[in-house]
Amino acid sequence: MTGLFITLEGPEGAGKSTNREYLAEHLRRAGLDVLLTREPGGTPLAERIRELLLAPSAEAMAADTELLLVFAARAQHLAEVIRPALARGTIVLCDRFTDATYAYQGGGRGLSVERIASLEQFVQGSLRPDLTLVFDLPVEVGLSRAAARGRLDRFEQEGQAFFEAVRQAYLARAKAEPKRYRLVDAGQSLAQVQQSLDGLLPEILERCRG
Ligand code: T5A
Repeated sequence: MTGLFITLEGPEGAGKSTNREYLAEHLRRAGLDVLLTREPGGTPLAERIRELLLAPSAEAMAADTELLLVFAARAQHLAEVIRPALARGTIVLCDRFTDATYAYQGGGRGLSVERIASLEQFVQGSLRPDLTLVFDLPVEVGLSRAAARGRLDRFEQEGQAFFEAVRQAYLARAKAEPKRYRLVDAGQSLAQVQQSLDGLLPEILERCRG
């Protein structure tokens, strides 16, 4: 028995965490075994790496260091949480995964796709998400939502051009592989976003039931 690996992606403040709960509730009500997790993080060790990645610091983090830390956290998360859950037949709903690396370290920091792809292969082997929901919204809307929460983390302190590149990287990936990605207009009200998710639920449920 293998589960289903669903990832939620998008720029800052897109509503991934909020809507992850909403989706999980619907899937559980349908009798499915659902595990909610996130990246970077998802295990105690990976959450410590997350702290390193998100904490603003006087010493600038080199882009390669950032890339390797993201994949180090992912290796731990895969070994301890994601692979065992999928092997038990669980639906794994993960807030961000490797698409975020292509968007932030690739699009945002300008690291090459080839370098990211080689680490993806090294850390994940053939494992890729079965379905990826990309919550898309104008950069300024997402940033103002994130800012309303208070102190900004190391990524949130980046400028508009960085987040524009992140957004475009997500959109390009979704366009290149329409079978795996579903775009959600996350700039709408929460009620409207959840209505869009309701529209996707029959397909998600069908895929979960295999
Ligand atoms: N990262 C991550 C990398 O650089 N590379 C990688 O490989 C990975 C995996 C993670 C950071 O790490 C980077 C990317 C990130 O910068 P994080 O805190 O997990 O840091 O960052 P986010 O995932 O962006 O978390 P956010 O909380 O900012 O965004 P969410 O989860 O998309 O948004 P959410 O649900 O928390 O909502 C944000 C606020 O908006 C409101 C919510 O109530 C909340 O207050 N909201 C809405 N308001 C109005 N209308 C709507 N439709 C709304 N939806 C939500």
